[in-house]
Amino acid sequence: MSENKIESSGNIVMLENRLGISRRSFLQLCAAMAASMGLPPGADAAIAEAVASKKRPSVIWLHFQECTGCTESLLRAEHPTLEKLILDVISLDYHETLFAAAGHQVEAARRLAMKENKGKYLLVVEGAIPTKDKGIYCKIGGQTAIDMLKECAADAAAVVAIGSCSSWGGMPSTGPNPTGSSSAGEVLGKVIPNIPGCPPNPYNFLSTVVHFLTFGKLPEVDHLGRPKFAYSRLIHENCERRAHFDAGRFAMEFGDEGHRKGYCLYKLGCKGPETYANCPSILFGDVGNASWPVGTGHPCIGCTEKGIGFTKPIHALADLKSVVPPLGFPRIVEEQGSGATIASVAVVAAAAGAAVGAAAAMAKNLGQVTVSPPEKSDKAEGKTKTERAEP
Ligand code: FSX
Ligand code: SF4
Ligand code: F3S
Repeated sequence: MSENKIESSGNIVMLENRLGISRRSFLQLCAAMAASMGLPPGADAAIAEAVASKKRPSVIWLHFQECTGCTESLLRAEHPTLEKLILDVISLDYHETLFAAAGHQVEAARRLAMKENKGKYLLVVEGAIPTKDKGIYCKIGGQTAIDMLKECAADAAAVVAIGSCSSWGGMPSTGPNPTGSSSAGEVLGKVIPNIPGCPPNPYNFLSTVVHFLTFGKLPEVDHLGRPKFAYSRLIHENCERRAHFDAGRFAMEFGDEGHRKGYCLYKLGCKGPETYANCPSILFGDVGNASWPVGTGHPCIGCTEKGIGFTKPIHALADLKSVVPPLGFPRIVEEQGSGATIASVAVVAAAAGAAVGAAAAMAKNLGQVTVSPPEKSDKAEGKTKTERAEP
């Protein structure tokens, strides 16, 4: 269907009134979702038709050990239509935070929705599940989180873990993990689709649900169950500070000159080099440029990555998984003569405790950089380790 035809289709016209957004904005959003999921041409039209006309899938949303940040991130998105769209795309039949009702009434609503939509509903799990002492540390309506999860998962068409807590234990599982917090997948004994992040990006959730609605199945996932469209790239690959990393320009302390100039945060413990997520590409909160952790000056803590976020100390250096810059970055060495290649600098960097080596090698080759004395005196003088001289 051509874009004009889609735009004038009856369902989309009705949607305009339903959502309070223009058809064009809606179609643009569908095109953006199709593109971000790497779907073939025409998928945007299929998504638009599905959202506008298909019966909304019933969603049962469970809350266990968590801070409700996942739900908050969906509802508090600055974009005026995102939460509306999410709540319009799905039929939210059980959600402890959003339901006005409480107690037996709301538990009865959950069981009714499960009965009426047997085998068809989507189960969304937010929060980790305490498994120690038979799960007594989290009970809802007299039922342990373990039992509630198993009961709800039994007749679900699909189970999705939203947030790092339900994806791999997240914050509640931080050592010594007194309640035995576990992921939803561990309790169910299988890999389930995960949308990690603390909180996860609402667009990744929306795209996942829209994929389910349009094609009747969840998007392709990696070996940890994360949708590939959102978690197949290291943050480090798309970070706006990457050129500083490659050139050896680092913030050494919060508030120092390098930090104020927007240099790379690797030495402050940024886990971007070992964390897979699309944060730098799709940003958060629709407030514009740089609205993601590293963009605001804080190192990535690896919240989407099992074994990194809430496990590895915040200021510990990341393991460099890929140190060769993508081809899209400007070359900074060749024109300077027969110096180190970017790849060789990267190898030096990895061997010599990462970017100190890269910085020194770059300094030699560029001839534009001053390498300051050892770290101790750097700190004393409030200088960065390496600093590119202004031209
Ligand atoms: Fe909080 Fe969700 Fe973090 Fe966990 O998000 S934002 S603690 S991932 O389960 O509510
Ligand atoms: Fe960006 Fe962090 Fe990589 Fe530096 S280490 S380029 S701040 S992701
Ligand atoms: Fe989390 Fe790092 Fe993204 S802390 S939100 S994975 S930038």
